[in-house]
Amino acid sequence: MSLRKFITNKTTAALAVLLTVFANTSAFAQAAAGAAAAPKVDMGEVYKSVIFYILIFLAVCLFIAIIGKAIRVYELSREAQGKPVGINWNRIHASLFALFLVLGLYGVYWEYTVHGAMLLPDAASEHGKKIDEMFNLTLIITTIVFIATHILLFGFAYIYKYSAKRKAYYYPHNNTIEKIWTIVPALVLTVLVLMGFLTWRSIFFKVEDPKNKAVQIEVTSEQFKWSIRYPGADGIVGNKNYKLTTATNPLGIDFKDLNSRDDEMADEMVLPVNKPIKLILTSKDVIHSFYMPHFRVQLNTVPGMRTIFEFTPTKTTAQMQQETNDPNFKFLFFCAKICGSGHYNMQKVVRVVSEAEYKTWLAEQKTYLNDDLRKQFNLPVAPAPVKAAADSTATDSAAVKTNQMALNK
Ligand SMILES: [Cu+2]
Repeated sequence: MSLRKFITNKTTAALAVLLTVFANTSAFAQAAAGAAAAPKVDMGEVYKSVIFYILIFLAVCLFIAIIGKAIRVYELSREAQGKPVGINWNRIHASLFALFLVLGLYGVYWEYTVHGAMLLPDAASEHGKKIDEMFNLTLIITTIVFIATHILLFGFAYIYKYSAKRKAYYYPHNNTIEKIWTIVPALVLTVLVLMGFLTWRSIFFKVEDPKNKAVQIEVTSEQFKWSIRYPGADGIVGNKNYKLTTATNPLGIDFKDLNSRDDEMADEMVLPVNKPIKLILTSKDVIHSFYMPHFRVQLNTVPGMRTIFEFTPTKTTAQMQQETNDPNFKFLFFCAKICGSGHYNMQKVVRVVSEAEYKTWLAEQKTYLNDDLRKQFNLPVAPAPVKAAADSTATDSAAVKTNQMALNK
């Protein structure tokens, strides 16, 4: 194809596009004009179309270009007549900098007050308070630096705008200033990083108190739901193995492990207040993220891996309902990793209650092990031996350990 023909083709194509656009918009116009007689006009479609916004954008650009050209003509004509320059652009730019500073600082204030009020309520867990303290300290320091540097940046641009009466002072280097703005941020950042490290360590490395053992809860994620498993009377969540996954045993729980036999399934997560909770997080398919915003807990659930997080809830749901003045308040946990089309739906209720309420609730939950699974694992269709009286935790775990040793042999 010759270049000329190519260009002609291109021009025709461009004209065709323009004509289509025009035809479409005039069709809208006709429709609107025709509908003027009719009682109802649906203009929604016009405003939703991309072309509408592109045309608006082009019109604004054209308007600015015309104004620019007009100003240029005005200036050139003054220059031709030997008159001084009509518009002091330095002054205009400097004033715009000052205006931007004032509007920007007001915007910051607005964000802090309006959106700041939408932040999460106070942490409902022990370690959550430490995380909040760190967050607030970092926010205070960065806000001070942000406001100071922006006042300097835009303030200098305004104060030191060009003036014919003033000559710029040549000031290439100052060691003292260099030292101050290197050492001060380095010190502040070191303190923040150290604080973060120590807080992180205090959250993740805990020595277990034998008198106050953590309540184990296993959470399994899959597209797109959560399964919650409680350990039953022995206090230990039993083993599972993905190879054992079947329609009747969706979590692949290994019922040869005696610890599994009294494990319970739950529809919601119920936690005793002021007791340490040990979450065992696993995933069946892809990486999900277990997220409990009110307790400041967030950890990935990874297929083929157990991740552990220990925390202590400090506020009951009832207490939180009073504090937030919302009788419908509920703690929730979510998935915080876009894991597929049903991701938004992955949430469950967390109910924090007194220890007595927790015990009553736990006693009412169904065990995972049912008659179908007993047959599958060749177990006698009778109550499991481990599922004894709910209070004999100590003797049960001892029995479980002996049983497990016997199994391992
Ligand atoms: Cu998800």
